[in-house]
Amino acid sequence: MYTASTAFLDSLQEAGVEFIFANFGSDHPGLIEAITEARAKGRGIPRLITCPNEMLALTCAQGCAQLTGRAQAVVVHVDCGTLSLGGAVHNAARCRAPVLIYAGMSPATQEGELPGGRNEFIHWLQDVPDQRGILRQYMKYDHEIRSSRNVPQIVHRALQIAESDPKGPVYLVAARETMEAAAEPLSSNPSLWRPLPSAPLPDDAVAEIAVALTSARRPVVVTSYLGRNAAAVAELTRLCRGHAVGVLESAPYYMNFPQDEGMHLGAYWNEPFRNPVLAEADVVVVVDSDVPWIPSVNPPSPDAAVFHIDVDPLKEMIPLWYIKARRSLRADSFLALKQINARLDAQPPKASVVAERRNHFSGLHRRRADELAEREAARTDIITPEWLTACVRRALEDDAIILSEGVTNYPAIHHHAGRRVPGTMFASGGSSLGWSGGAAIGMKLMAPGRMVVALTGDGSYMFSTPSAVHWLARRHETPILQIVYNNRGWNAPRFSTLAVHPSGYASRANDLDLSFDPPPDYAGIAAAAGGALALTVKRPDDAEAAIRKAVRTVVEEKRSAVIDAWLGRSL
Ligand SMILES: Cc1ncc(C[n+]2csc(CCOP(=O)(O)OP(=O)(O)O)c2C)c(N)n1
Ligand SMILES: [Mg+2]
Repeated sequence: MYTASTAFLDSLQEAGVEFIFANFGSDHPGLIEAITEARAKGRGIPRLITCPNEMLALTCAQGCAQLTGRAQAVVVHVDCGTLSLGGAVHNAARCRAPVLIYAGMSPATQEGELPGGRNEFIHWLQDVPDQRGILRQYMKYDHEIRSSRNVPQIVHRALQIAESDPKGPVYLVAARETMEAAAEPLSSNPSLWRPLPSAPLPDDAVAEIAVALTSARRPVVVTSYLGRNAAAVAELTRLCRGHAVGVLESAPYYMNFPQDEGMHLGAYWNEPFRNPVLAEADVVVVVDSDVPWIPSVNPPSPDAAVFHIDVDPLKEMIPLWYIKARRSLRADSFLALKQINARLDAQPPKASVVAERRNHFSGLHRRRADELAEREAARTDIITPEWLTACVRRALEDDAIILSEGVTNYPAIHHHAGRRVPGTMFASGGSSLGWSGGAAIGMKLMAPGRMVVALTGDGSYMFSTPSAVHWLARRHETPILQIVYNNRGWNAPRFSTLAVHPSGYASRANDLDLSFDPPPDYAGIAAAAGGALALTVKRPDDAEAAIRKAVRTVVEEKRSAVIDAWLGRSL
């Protein structure tokens, strides 16, 4: 029988969704029946990836979206599975990752009125007043499929909203009877549901920003997520290389600007001091950033002219938000930079102005590069995060994908990974830990030929449900390399406490309840769950050798590997 569930699958297939990350339950008989029927009859449907944990399912889909900009589907079980999506919901929303999440609802009838009505005790327990309310403040759109007769329209509309800028997750639900009900095969023309085109800057804003950049002495671009689009990276490179504009990254979560470009002037997160390049800037163009600086610690000069170009400049989903920009503009960063470049090509800044800026900025870039080289070369008998990341960089090709969930080691990883190709560096875009394992699998699914390496704090590794990650990686043939930056606990809450109470009791206490000593056998968990190569290293030379061995294992044996790297410092 052709049911709403069949229509749901057909619509996903028609829209080009490649994967369904599924965690099934009693709400999904219609769907499981339709999937097995499609397989029996040889009809194409998206590939099913069974996820033993919902957070992992959504995180996999986020990884897919971060690499490609396209939405995949996540299927979870009623309110329970929806709640189990947990912090992955925050990450997908903050990252503006398009994902279609679908959950069944408890059956709507209980006396045998309709096929799919209540027949299990849990159906009463899972009937909640507002299931969509669980996710509403994180979703771009939520809706209930109320009839079996317009499933394609609702699925296509949800995907169109998810994939139109600013992108984000969407949530659909349906009662079990609805998904069992008969439907008509309806072919909708997917081209009618394309994402909306990206928006350019208004002409007067192009002129104003170009004029400001032309006369500036120390113009700087600050960005966090412009690199989600490789074409925008190319336009930024053209702008900065051509006209000597510096680039700073603030809590970056994409490869926004090649680190070896002379105008790359560094990146910052929560450092408790002012960034000298930002402090000195007289024109600051913020392009795609949720947190371009921390005003109480690291503000730009009060005299700087600040412009803000963003796919989402109002940040309506962040209640307290402003940056005192002279102009705030909703535009696509690729189009905006292209427009600014065209304008500056036609009316370039004076050569002497550009030469002075270039000289100044490239001097800063070289000094920074020398400092980084010195830091990572320092030989000690302990593994430093700088040394470890340098080993990773040396072992990888330029197109390898690195995911960073290093937390207090975000800076060391970003600086020393030295990425220079768009689409080769990612962080979660949010702050809910446990993203890197699933996201790595999602990216490997989308790019099976590329090496995918997740660098993670030990706490974050535990948050990611490594048993589920490694079962999945073997079951679905997505070998990844994970390296645990093992400092035996949670360093970040210590940093947070001392930043607020620098000389309180906590500053004198030996135990802040943040230590994991003795730690679990992190690599052993992966070996037990998914047959991963498991290596634990405590000395720098062993770390370098282990990374090379692990890379070989992933490439040649198509088997995951986890290196538990003990950093010198214990918490
Ligand atoms: C889901 C979730 N729970 C708790 C936190 C709070 N938190 C922020 S950082 C952190 C510790 C992270 O530990 P680890 O990954 O080992 O990195 P480290 O701080 O040691 O660098 C915690 C618990 C969080 N961000 N997300
Ligand atoms: Mg740690």
